[in-house]
Amino acid sequence: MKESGITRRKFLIGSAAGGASLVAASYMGFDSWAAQKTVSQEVKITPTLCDACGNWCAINVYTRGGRVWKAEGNPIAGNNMGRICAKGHGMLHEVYNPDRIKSPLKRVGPGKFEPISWEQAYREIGEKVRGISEKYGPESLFWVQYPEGNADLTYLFMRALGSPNVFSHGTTCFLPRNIGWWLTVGKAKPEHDFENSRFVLFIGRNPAAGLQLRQLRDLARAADKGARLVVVDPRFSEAAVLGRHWIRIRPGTDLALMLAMAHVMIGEGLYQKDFVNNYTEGFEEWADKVKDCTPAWAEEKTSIPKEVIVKLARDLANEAPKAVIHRGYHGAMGTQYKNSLQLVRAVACVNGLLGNFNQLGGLYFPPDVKLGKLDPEKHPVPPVVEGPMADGSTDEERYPLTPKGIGISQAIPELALQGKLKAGFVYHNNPLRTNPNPARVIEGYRSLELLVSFDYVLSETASVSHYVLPESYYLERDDVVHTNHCYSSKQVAIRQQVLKPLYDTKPLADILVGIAPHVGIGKYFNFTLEEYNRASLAPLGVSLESLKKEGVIDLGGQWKPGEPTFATPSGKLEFASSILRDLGQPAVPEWEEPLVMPDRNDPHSFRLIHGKQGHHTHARTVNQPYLKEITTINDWGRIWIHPDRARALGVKDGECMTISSSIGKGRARTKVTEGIHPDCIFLPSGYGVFSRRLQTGFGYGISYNDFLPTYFDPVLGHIMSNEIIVRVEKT
Ligand SMILES: Nc1nc2c(c(=O)[nH]1)N[C@H]1C(S)=C(S)[C@@H](COP(=O)(O)OP(=O)(O)OC[C@H]3O[C@@H](n4cnc5c(=O)[nH]c(N)nc54)[C@H](O)[C@@H]3O)O[C@H]1N2
Ligand SMILES: Nc1nc2c(c(=O)[nH]1)N[C@H]1C(S)=C(S)[C@@H](COP(=O)(O)OP(=O)(O)OC[C@H]3O[C@@H](n4cnc5c(=O)[nH]c(N)nc54)[C@H](O)[C@@H]3O)O[C@H]1N2
Ligand code: SF4
Ligand SMILES: [Mo]
Repeated sequence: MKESGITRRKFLIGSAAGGASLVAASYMGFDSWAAQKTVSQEVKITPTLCDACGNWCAINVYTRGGRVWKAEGNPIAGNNMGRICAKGHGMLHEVYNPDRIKSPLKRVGPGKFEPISWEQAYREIGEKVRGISEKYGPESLFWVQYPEGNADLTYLFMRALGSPNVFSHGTTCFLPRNIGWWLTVGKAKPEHDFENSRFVLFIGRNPAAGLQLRQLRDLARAADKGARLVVVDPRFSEAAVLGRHWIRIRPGTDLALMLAMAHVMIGEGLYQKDFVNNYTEGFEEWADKVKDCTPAWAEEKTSIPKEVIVKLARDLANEAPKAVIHRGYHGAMGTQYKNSLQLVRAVACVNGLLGNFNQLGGLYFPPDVKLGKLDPEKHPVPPVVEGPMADGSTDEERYPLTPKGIGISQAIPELALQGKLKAGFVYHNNPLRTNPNPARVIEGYRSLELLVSFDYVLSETASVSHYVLPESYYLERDDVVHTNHCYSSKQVAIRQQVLKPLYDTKPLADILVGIAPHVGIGKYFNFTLEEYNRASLAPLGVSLESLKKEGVIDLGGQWKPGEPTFATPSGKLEFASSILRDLGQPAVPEWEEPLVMPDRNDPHSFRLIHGKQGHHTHARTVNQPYLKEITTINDWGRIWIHPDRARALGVKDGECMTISSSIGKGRARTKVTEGIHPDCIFLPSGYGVFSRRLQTGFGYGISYNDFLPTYFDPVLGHIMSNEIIVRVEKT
C-alpha cells in the first residue's frame, strides 16, 4: 500500500476517532456495527435503479435491519444484465454520508447556510420567481440538469413558467456524436450486436472505464469467441487492455484515419457492394473525396504508420458485415474537438462501407417504448413556449443543427452577466465543476438574482446558490417510469424507495408540486408521481404494482437482423448529406484540422486530454470514501506523460509538474508511461473538488476544466474540451 493518500488503516483509525475529515462513523464504524447486531436482522430486497451514473442499471438492493447492506444487478435488465460496477456499490453508502444536506437551506452569507422549512422555501422561492418573471419576463428564467429520468417533469415546470430555457449537459458530453449519426442514418444512437461481432474498432471510446455494463459484457463474450477488439486512442486505455490491440494516435486526428481507411476499402473494392448499391446515397461523391486521403497522407496527420492503416482497413473489411466501429460517446466523437462532427460522420460512413446495419455482429436501432400521458382533461397541459432560447441554440441561422431542448449550457454564465438570465434552477448537475472555466462560471452564476440548486450534498454549485433543496437520495425515492436505453428489446423499469428518507428531503416531483402554487402554476401540477407513473404505464398493459415487484419488465419486441431502414431525407445511409449540403457544410466527410496543435519545437507545449476512470462518475464520486480510496491506494490521480517528453522536462515518475493555460494553473504528480502519445498529457477527469462541504473529496487532484477557456464550436456550440494547449514544467 502506498504512503500517499489515505490507506485503509488510516481510514479506519480516522473512523474510530470520529474524524470529521474521514466521513466516519455513519459509514459503519465499530460502534454502530455493534449496535446493529442487537437490532433486527431482517433482510429485505427491493428492486430499483442505480443513480450513481447515467446508465440506470437495474439493481436489487438488500437492506438488513433497515440499513443498506449490498446490491446485486438485476439479471433481466437489458443494459446491465445482472452486473453492477464499483461506483454502483460505493455510492450505495452515500446515503449515510454526513456531508448530506438534511433540510432545505437558505444562504445567509458567503458559504453560510441556515436550515429552513419546506413551506418557507416554497414561499420565498415562489415569490422571487414570480417577481423576476414579472419584471424581466419568463425568458429570464432557466433550468439546467443532467437530463435523464425526471426530465419530463422539469420541462413541464419550465413550460408552465413560460420559459424556453432548459439546458442539459449535451454540449459537454455527446452532442456531435448524436448529430453526426442522425445526419447519416436518421437516428442518434444505433446499438451494437457485439456478441456476434468478429472485429470491433474503438475510436476514442473506452467502454472499460466509461462504463456501459451491457456493452462490456458483450465485448468480453466476443473476445472469448475470438473476436478482435482494436482500440485507437492516444493512450493505452483500459479498453486497450481488454482488447489487447492498441493503436496510438495523435489526438484530434482520427478523422484522417477514417478517411484513409475509406480510401483503402474503396480503392481495393473491399466494401459491401450490395449494401452500398441498395441502401446508401452519395457513394461516388465520397469515393471521389477520399481519393487523395492516402495512408501516407494520414500517417503524417495521425502518426500511425501507413502499413498499420492499410492492415486495419483490410482486416476490418474482411470480417464485414460482422465488423463494427463503435458509435462513440464522449472521447473524440463527443464534445472534444472541432472536427468531432466530421469524425462521427466518417465513422458512420465507414460502418456503411462495412454494410453492418441490421446485421448480426453489426449495428441496429433499438426498439422504442412509447409511454402514456396524464389525461389532459383532468391535468391541463401548459402551452408550448415558442420563443427562442437565450443562448441562441434555437436560432436556425446560427445553430441550425443543434436540436431544441439541449441548449448550450456553457453560455449560461455569460448570459447571466449580460443580464439576459436572472434566475436559475440547477438539478442533478454541477456546472461549477463540470463546465469549462470555473472562475467565469462562478462569476456568472453568482450574478444571478436567484439560484436554486437541487442536490443531496453542498456541491460547488449548491454552495453558491441562494437556496438548496435536498432531493431525497435515490435509495429514498420513487422516480418517473424509465424506458431503459441500451437495449435489444423493449423494457420498462422503475426507481423506487428502498429506505424511508433519513432526513427532511423530498423527491423532485413533490418539490415541484410544492413550489408550483407559489408561482401561479399550481393547476399544471395537480397530480402525484404515482398518478403520473400509472398514466405512463397504461398503454403498456403493465401495472405499477407489478413493475415495482419486478423492477424491470421486458415487453418483447426483440431486435432481429434483417433489411435495414434509415430515417434520413433519402431513406438511405447518406454518405452525402442533403441537410449539410443545404447548409453550405461539407456534404461528404472530409478532412478538417483540429482547432489547435501543440508546438512541436517547444518542449513545454502539450495538448491536454482527459478521460473517465471505471470507479468514478464525472466530478461527483470522489467524495465517496471507498471510491476515493481506490484512487489513493492505486495512486490513480496522476497525470500521464510520455518518457521522452518527461526526460526533456527533467521530470521523473511521481514528481510534480505545473500545468498552465491562458486561464488556469495547477499542479499534479506524474505517471511517466509509454502508454501515451508524446503530443499530449492525460488527466483523469474525476478530481479537483473545491467545495469544502465535500470533506473526503476536497482538495484532491485537479480538473481539465480549470485550464479550458469557454469555447463554442462554430457549427454545434459544444465545448471542444480537448482543443487546449497547455504549458508544462517541472514544479
Ligand atoms: N466509470 C464511468 N463510466 C461512465 C461515466 C463516468 O463518469 N464514469 N460517464 C458516462 C458518460 S456520461 C459518458 S459521456 C461516457 C464516456 O465514455 P467515453 O467516451 O468512453 O469516455 P472518455 O474517457 O471521455 O473518452 C474515451 C477515450 O477517448 C480518448 N481520447 C481523447 N482524445 C482522443 C482522440 O483525439 N482520439 C482518440 N482516438 N481517442 C481520444 C481518451 O484517452 C479516453 O480513453 O461514459 C459513461 N460511463
Ligand atoms: N471535471 C469534469 N467535468 C465533466 C466531466 C468529467 O468527467 N469531469 N464529464 C463531462 C460529461 S461526459 C458529462 S455527461 C457532464 C456531467 O455533468 P454533471 O451532471 O454536472 O456531472 P456530475 O459530476 O455527475 O454532477 C451531478 C451533480 O448531481 C448531484 N447529485 C447526485 N445524486 C443526486 C440526486 O439524487 N439528486 C440530485 N438532485 N442531485 C444529485 C451530485 O452531487 C452532483 O453535484 O460533465 C462533463 N464535464
Ligand atoms: S454503470 Fe455502475 S454506477 Fe452506472 S448505473 Fe450501472 S451500476 Fe450504477
Ligand atoms: Mo457524458
